[in-house]
Amino acid sequence: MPTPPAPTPPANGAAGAGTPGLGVLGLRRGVTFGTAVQGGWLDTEPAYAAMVAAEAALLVPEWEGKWSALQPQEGRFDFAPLDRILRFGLRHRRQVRGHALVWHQAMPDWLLTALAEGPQRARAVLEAHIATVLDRTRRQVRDWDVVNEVVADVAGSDTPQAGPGELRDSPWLRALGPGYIDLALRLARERDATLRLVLNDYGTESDEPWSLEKRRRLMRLVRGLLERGVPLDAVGIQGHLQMSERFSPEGFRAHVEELRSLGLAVLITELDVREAPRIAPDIAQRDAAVAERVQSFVAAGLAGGVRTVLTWGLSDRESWLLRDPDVARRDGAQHRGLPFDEERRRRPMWQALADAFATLPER
Ligand code: 9MR
Repeated sequence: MPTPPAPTPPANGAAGAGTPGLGVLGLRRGVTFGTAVQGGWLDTEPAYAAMVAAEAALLVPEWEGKWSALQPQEGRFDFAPLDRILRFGLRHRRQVRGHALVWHQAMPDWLLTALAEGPQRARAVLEAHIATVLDRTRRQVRDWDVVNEVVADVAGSDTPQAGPGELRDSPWLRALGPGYIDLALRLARERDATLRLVLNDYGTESDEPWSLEKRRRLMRLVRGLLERGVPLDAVGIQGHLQMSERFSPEGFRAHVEELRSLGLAVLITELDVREAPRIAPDIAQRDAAVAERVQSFVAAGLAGGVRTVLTWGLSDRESWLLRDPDVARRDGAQHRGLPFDEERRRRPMWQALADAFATLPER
């Protein structure tokens, strides 16, 4: 008898229907798996919503929790976009985490003007924003990236912002000095005593010299915060991986363990993969290389004590890796750096995540 052809999974998010999604597979091993989502798509694209519901135990807004979305004009708060995600979370009983109270991007013009008006004014707008947002979201969002991307990039990395200090030269730093990080964390704790306060950053994942130096800067910042008694519960390691960078599983695991030894939780918050400038012509080879890196990265994180893993989107169709001209490929190809392809079919990176979760004992 001829072997029947393998069924082609439908491009409707039900790819692999019948088999459990990453959210379920993760929970069996004590790992919460989630993804960044956009509320507009959850409401209008059933196939997208079905994929998210099938795969993610945890959601984070891709832009709806940022300042420009929540307070586009001073004192005029707009929770409608975030509410779309919160409603989806309630309907499907999924956790939602918050991202991000203080960031140097997605800042409305009025905020930049206010910050330039001096430290008192800067402090007042920060306090008002944190108070209103946390009060409004406290019933459903128990975990916020309070400060995002505050460590300065290091010369040699492909990011152009390398500056003189160890903290990023941002409007917040210029308005309030380095103490703005302490201030934001303290204000968040005062407003909501049991909220999990997270410092989220990127660029400490690889084994390149600039990444190791950024890792050192992050550790110095975190130790300083804890020594000063600043409330901090967790560090989010974004995990925007690049195949052109060397990676050491042992080194990364040690980095996670060092953070854990300070009493902090460590989350992988924005995992995706940018492929190297020169890629293999063969799709299967490309996918295998990405999957191998992801398995190695996530397994090392889990071995170090990470128990929350989020990807920055699920499929190429929605990914900033294809949309953002700063990171999109210039050779006409497209990065294949998420667990689902453009047709929303599982690819080897999906299996790599499942395999990484399976390195932990079943519960
Ligand atoms: O992926 C996000 C993109 O859709 C937004 O336009 C952009 C600005 O709000 O932010 C992107 O998300 C970033 C995240 O908030 C912080 N880490 C880097 C992410 C990719 O740029």
